[in-house]
Amino acid sequence: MTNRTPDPARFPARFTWGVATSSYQIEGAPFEDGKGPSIWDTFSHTPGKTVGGDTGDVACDHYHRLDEDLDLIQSLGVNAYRFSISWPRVLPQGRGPVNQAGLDFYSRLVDGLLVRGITPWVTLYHWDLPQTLEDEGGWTVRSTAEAFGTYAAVVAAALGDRVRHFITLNEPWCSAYLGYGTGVHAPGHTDLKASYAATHHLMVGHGLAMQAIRAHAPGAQAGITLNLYHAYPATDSAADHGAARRLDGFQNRWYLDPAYGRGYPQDMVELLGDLSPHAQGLVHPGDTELMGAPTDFLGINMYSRAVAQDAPGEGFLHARQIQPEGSEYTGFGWEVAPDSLTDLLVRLQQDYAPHAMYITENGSTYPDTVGPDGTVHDAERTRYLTEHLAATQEALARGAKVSGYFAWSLMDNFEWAEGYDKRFGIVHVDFSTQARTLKQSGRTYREFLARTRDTVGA
Ligand code: IFM
Repeated sequence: MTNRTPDPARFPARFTWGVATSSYQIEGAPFEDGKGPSIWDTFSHTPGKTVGGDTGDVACDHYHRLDEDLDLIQSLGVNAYRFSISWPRVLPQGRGPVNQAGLDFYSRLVDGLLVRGITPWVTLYHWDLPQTLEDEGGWTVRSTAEAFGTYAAVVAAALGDRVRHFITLNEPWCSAYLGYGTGVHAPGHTDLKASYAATHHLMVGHGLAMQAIRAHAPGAQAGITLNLYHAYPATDSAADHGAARRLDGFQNRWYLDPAYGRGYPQDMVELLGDLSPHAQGLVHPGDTELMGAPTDFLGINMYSRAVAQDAPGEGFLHARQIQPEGSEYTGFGWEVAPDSLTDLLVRLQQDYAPHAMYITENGSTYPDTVGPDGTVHDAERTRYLTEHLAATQEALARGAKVSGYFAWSLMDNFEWAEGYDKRFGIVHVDFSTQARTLKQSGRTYREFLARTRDTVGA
């Protein structure tokens, strides 16, 4: 990339500009107004699972600060807000009786956005599975996918008159691999076979949720959000090219191919052997069509890239990710690689031709502090943001149909196993007082968005 400064005039006039959050990461109020427990309530309360034993019990206390937070979102000048619905807040048992108070909260949220001129983007599943369903096997069993379809129908019927953008799943790779494979996330299982059973039921659940949205919110736009990275070989050797292909299969194609009606990629099915959903006898006739239900957009969560080295005998991928020397890394140790966003978007356009692509998450964590002047000078995050906007602009220039960008995250929040240790917000949250302070990155985003409005029609 030659130019790392985004030009507001070079984005389409009707571009979606937003910020994103998720329910468990910000809401708090885990058992209020009839909400049932989720796997993250259980997991975060299990000793040793999160940094410092942090839980989402209070988080950003968003459940009690809805209006204040809606004003905050409006003050940024975004035209869209992506949030997720807590399944056990709506269906405390995962299926069965609807908790009207839970639905009412999201209804107020949607109305509060609309009255402020902000388009709601609803994610149906951002990892807080009802604990009752996990007790029956969670995503390793097909009945959870069926329950997800029913839950999607409840939400689409209740909100579909006002919500016109639905995302079925957020990052099924994380739910399956981190939740059932490595155990770093809830529900904390360490069984690769179970994680590949989970991938399949998540994708079946996606298909069933698509059907429910089509039936109960006709005309709404719907799609899935995947966490994707562009995979590069560490060297030009054939072996490293093969490793990059395998990492791409593991992270990207394993979800993209079924979502685009192609079923699971054959090279990965062969590599997985007994682990694959086919070998486990989980793929039913008609599943390829179900998982490949036509979508209106692809949601892309992008944070970094992968650099792959061949590593015979290492794991089932025989590949390892390396951290190139001389690169810059965020507080999570993720390489800052904005050019890889351009490469990713262009590649997705060429290989899958989605109707539209939305960057539904992009952001970085650094250990911010509020300075003596009361401001947060997050220069690294600010640069990360502007460079990724420039990378998006470059992808547009190269023919990728990108229709929107959501910064992750609106505000610092509960970063899963990392607790409150990792801050991703463009708004700083003091978790002892709940004070919100716009960071330099937030101001930069706001100023950039104001300039996009100035250039509309120019
Ligand atoms: O905070 C998470 C989010 O919930 C899912 N995508 C990645 C973010 C940063 O780790």
